[in-house]
Amino acid sequence: MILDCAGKCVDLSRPQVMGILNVTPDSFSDGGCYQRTQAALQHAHQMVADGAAIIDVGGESTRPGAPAVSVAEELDRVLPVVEALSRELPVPISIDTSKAAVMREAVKVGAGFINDVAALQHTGALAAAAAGLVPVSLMHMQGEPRTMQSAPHYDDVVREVYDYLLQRVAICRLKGIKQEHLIIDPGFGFGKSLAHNLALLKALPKFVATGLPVLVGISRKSMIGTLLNAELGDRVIGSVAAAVLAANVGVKLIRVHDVKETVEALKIVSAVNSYRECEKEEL
Ligand code: YH5
Repeated sequence: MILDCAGKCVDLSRPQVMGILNVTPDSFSDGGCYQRTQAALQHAHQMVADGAAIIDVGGESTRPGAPAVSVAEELDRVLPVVEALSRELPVPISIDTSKAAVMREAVKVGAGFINDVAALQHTGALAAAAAGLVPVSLMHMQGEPRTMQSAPHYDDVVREVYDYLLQRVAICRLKGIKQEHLIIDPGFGFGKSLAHNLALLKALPKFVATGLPVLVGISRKSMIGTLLNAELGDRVIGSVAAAVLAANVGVKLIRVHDVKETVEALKIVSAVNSYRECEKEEL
């Protein structure tokens, strides 16, 4: 299967990497706006050279305690980057936002994918995504970014996340978004304890069985940090291991910081999974 992102394609017959590009001021604290933009562009080019199939540009931090960002501020941060990368890169640019206005403007300047951690629940987002005519990923979150990790609770985390995502898919379909444009994401770390995250990781085949492409973001998250007792910089191998587990059960898009390492690991997964007996003469 091929995902058509405003004319640029992603081959979903094998697992692909979505490279994370943060354009929040804290990501490049030194330098002004111009330097920040230049550094972001360079980082994106490197991720594509390393094998990223899509670049996810985000200007709003979803970390607990991060300040809210106005529409104007978010547009100032992301639009120059989305516009330049859409022009310069052969891969689609994803806009990581929950704001309808940011979705609209980003698609206007070339974004080919919408990544919304709020699954289009914010005002105007369903209409903006439908009008955008680009693929959209719908992510599950319990609560709001500021408070979601304080005391997450579920009776049955897998069932609740699954039901929520299929409900959002149904609403998107009613609003005119094509089935071929919908991607689901269980939302690792968004209102989830370590046990919740592990239950969801183990249940990924259930999400894959919907037939919709599944996206996951586990890279460097606190579930890896907790399991390894490791700080951010020491979570690469744990993150790659989680990516391999997900890809091996059919997850098609893996959102990561460490593109080169993940791409290499996923090449092994897809070589094994696409190997057929009749090809053995070629070895
Ligand atoms: C996701 O899962 N996540 S932003 C905390 C970390 C490390 C990384 C404590 N956007 C997702 O990446 N979009 C984010 O260390 C996302 N799926 C989708 N679709 C959070 C993040 C992070 C948070």
